[in-house]
This record gives sequence, C-alpha cells and structure tokens, in this order.
Amino acid sequence: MTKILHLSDTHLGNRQYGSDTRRDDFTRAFEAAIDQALEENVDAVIHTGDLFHRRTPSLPIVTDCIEILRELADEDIPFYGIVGNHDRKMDQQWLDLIRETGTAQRLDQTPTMVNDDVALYGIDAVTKPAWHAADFTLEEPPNPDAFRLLGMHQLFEPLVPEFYADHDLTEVLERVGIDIDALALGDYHKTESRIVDDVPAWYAGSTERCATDEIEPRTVSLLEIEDGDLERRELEIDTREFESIRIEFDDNDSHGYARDELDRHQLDGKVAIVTLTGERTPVTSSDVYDIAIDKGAAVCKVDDSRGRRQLDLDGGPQGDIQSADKLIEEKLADQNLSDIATDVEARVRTDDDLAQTAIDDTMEALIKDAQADAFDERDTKPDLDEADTEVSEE
Ligand SMILES: [Mn+2]
Repeated sequence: MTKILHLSDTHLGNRQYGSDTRRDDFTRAFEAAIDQALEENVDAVIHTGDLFHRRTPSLPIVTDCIEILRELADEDIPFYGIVGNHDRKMDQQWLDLIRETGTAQRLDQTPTMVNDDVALYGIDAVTKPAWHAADFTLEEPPNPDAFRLLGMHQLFEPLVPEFYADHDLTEVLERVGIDIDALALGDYHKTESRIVDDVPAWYAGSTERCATDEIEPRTVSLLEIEDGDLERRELEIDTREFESIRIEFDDNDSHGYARDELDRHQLDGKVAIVTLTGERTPVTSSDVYDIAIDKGAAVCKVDDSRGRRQLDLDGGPQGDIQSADKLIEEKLADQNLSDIATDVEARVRTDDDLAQTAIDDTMEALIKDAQADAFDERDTKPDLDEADTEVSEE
C-alpha cells in the first residue's frame, strides 16, 4: 500500500488582519499538516500550490518553511509541490530554491514514481490568458499499471460553484492525453470532492482560514492506494477558532452596550471578527477592538458598517481583493493577445523583482527573441562549401 498526504494552500507568511499572531498561525498549521504526514508515516507528501502567500515571502518565512520540510527529509519522506497563483514567479520559483536544500521537489508532466506503484504528475497554476494554448499532455508512466495522480491548482467546475470556477474539469481529463486515476486539487480553500467522468477529484482545502467565510475545520487528505484503489480520508488540522459577532447600534448605545454584546461570546484566544451595524455612535471601531482584546481575543478585526444600511452587502456574489489578478486575467483572456504580449504584460504586472530601470532592457530582449522566432531569423546564409562546389562545377 502507498500512503500519500495531500495538502494545499498553506499561504505561509499571510499576516492576516495585520497580525503577527496570524502569520505564526499559518506556519503552525503547515507544521501540523507535516506532523500528520510523519505520524501516518506516509510514502510522500504532495502540495498543490500557494505554499507561500506572496510572490516575495520574507526570508524568515522561507527559512521556517525549509526547517519544517527538513523534518520530512530526515525521515526520507519526499515533499512534492506545484506552484500556485499566489506564489508564482516568472522564471525560477521558490520551490526551485527549496529544492536546492534537498527538502522539496517539483512535479511536472513526466511521472514521478512512488513505490513503483503510483505515478505523480503536477501542472503549475495556469493563468487565464495562457489556458487555451497550454500543453497538458502527460507522459505515460514506466509501469503502465501504476496509479496516476495529477495535482493542479485551478478553480474547476463542478467542484467549485459555477460563478467562482474558471474551467471545466472534464476539459483537463481530455487534454492530458493519458488515462488518469485521480486529481488532487488546490486553489479552492474549502474541502470538496466529486467524481468527474469516473475520476475522483478533490480539493484538500487550505490549512488555515484565509477569509472569514472559510468556516469549516481545515483539513488535509490522507490517500491510501492499493491495487489501483484509492481511499481518501480527511484529517482535521487544529487551527485557531474564529468568532463572528455582529453588534447593532441604536443612536444612544454606548461603550457599555458594546461591552455587554461582546460579553455574550467566549473570545479567549480566538480571532474575533466584529461587524458593527446600525446607527453611528460615539463608540469607535477602535474602542470595540480594545474591548475585544481586553476580553481575551488573540486577534480582532472590526468592520464598521454603521450608517450604510441602504447597502445590501450580502446580496450578489462577493468579490474579494485577492482576486484582482484574476479579474485582470479574465479581461486579458478576452483580448486574444499573442504569447509575447501576454508575457510582457505578466512581467510588468506580476514580476515584483523586475526593477523599474530594467523593464526597458528586459522587454527589448523579450520582443527581439519573439521577432526572431516569428520571422525565422536563424542563420539562413547558404552553405559556403556547397556553393563553392557548385561554382567550380560550372
Ligand atoms: Mn490559495
């Protein structure tokens, strides 16, 4: 039997609500997931993207990550990853750097074998503009009977609700070119599973709550594969609790009222998410924050919606700031841009390390390369020896 732990969307370095406590929580959740892998003595761990929250994680976060991965490496348990949309860089990836420390490897479209019985594949997050032209072809495994598991980082229907999904999963099953037996997915933070065209597919879910609507317990997936059969179990990760509180104010409600309302909740060590509605009063959001912390909340976030009653905030689909890149990519996908235009756009928009002063040179080099490719400016001079021979024959 082959045992694999699947985790995803660890978002290391996420200083949620501007809180160092929350940043440490994300590291702890990752460590708890890796502890599960050690406890279950798995044969391999796969991570389906968004290992880091940002493209430029801080050095201490990268160091912490390597230290945690080292615990696996010490037990000879390989850690395989793909790159997500949050931590994607243009050329070299963070996983490439971590690979140099011997604690992680990247999955690709060639098989990575576990115990000769399981072939692992991975496809990094594909942007919307690049989706149509992307090559998803997978190489056949050396052992044709091997169980084929593909990891991806995308929002797929039918697992993800239609208004939120980017693509249909059946399309991927057609484009990989070989039969696959299972799809381990990342990007969607809820734990979700479905059988699509006879292939089990699931999202492991994030290991910490990146948003207040991520209510359910966080999980990782333990896979047990034997004789071509897959069994998947969801293991819960112990994470900090969230407490959502709504306080409705009348004109004359004061600090005492806010205090009484918060008193009705057990906040000790929790993340308190407090929404203020109703009338504007002398009680400020900062007062409410102080009261919540005073009552033992480890972290507090106050949303002051008072005086905005005419807005139906729960009405339509909710956007979120993290999806700005996604919105841009959706618009770009409609533009029918060339590969080079997409590449230039992506570098300007997403390559944090590209210095302002280097943009001109980088773009010029990119565009020259593309021109050379497009107009086939390879060495087209005639072969001199041949020409000479021809002349002498005449
Ligand atoms: Mn994510």
